Amino acid sequence: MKAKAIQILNDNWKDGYTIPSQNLYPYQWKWDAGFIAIGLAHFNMERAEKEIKTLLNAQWENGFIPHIVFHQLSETYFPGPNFHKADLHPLSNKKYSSTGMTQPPVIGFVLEKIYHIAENKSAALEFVKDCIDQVFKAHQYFYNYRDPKKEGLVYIYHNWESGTDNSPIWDCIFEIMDSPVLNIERKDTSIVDPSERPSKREYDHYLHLINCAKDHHYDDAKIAENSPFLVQDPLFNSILIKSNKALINLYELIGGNEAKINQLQQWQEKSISSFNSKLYDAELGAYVHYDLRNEKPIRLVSSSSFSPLFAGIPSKDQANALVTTMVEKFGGDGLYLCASFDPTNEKFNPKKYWRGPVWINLNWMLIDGLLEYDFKELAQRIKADSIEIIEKVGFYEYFDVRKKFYTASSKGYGAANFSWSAALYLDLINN
Ligand code: 9WN
Repeated sequence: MKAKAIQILNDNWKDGYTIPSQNLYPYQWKWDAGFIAIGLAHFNMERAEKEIKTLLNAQWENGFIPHIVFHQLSETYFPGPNFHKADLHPLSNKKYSSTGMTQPPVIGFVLEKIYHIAENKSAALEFVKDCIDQVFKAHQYFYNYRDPKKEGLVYIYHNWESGTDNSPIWDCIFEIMDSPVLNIERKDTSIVDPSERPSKREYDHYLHLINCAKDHHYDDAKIAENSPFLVQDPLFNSILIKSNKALINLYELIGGNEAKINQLQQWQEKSISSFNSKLYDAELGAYVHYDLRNEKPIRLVSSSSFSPLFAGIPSKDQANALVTTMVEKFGGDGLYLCASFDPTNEKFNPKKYWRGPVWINLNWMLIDGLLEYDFKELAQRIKADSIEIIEKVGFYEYFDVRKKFYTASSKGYGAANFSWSAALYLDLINN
């Protein structure tokens, strides 16, 4: 399995960056690049560093790091650069073509993780020194432009920015969006089984949101004022907070940089306090998304609801409540942990994209968070589950949560030979 994981990462390497999978995802994605770099660091540090540097090369003048970098045009993915037209933004990167939306800010904690994995610490610190200011600038972008009420909580304006693309969380927003029906040719549904992918109507919404952002030339203030989708996502904000902390730790290692450390600490304080007062739902025993456009919490539980554990956000009592909710709703007999959406909710779908299946990157973050709070047994269970499903069917993009589903001939869902499943498997078995 280890050799196979390395093989997948070698096959998906494209001279400077790694594609998430052949055909379905032929470009470099932001949060994928981070998770992939962690796996690469276990067997090829040079590539791990290159992966991050290539992504950072595509940073915009305002600090923004895009969600996809279109290094080499491909016929197998839609929507491509001609649809996104990110160059409408005056500060977009002139050299690297990209989308005009972002994805969770993983690079901060990935730098710290790479440093920990590295055997040659001084070389790894040199690499960190080379990149860290760019990552700091990316965080500055979020607090300056994505937090209009200066709450310390940043918004996303598109479900693709969350990484959890068609979670049932977004349904209530799409229901009132009134998106035009578009006549477009999807590529994804001819590559993988359409029943495992978002629906045609969901794609109408996704493309409509991009069109709205284009109407405003991707101007953040105008998007904040007008986008029909504006959400404070607990997963996105947890990752930002985790990465803030990693940047503080790394700047301390480097020495100097007091002003930046101070700034990061100020962001941290405000973010954690707003996070707990605004996004924690005591009745559900879980963190929830907040719909900033319609000013209401979205009271649904998903794997994102537990991600604040990863960033040290909950108090001990809140962490206990999260674990109770996870075990009661997600941890029933016959279920692998951790479903991407509440298995007790009627919208749960065990085979469709982010509406139920297990995703290895979410599991990886939950394991880390549970260990931080000393929930060793539950962390061990999620780790064993993650390894077991991969060993049963291979390095798929996502996996059925139902144990009874697995027979000798069953498969995973979405893309096969998926890079972050391979990369994070390497990290799990090496720890
Ligand atoms: C849109 C690449 C990406 C992941 C996302 C996942 C999926 C893209 C798509 O693939 O999204 O960004 O076309 O479906 O949902 O998390 O980064 O692996």
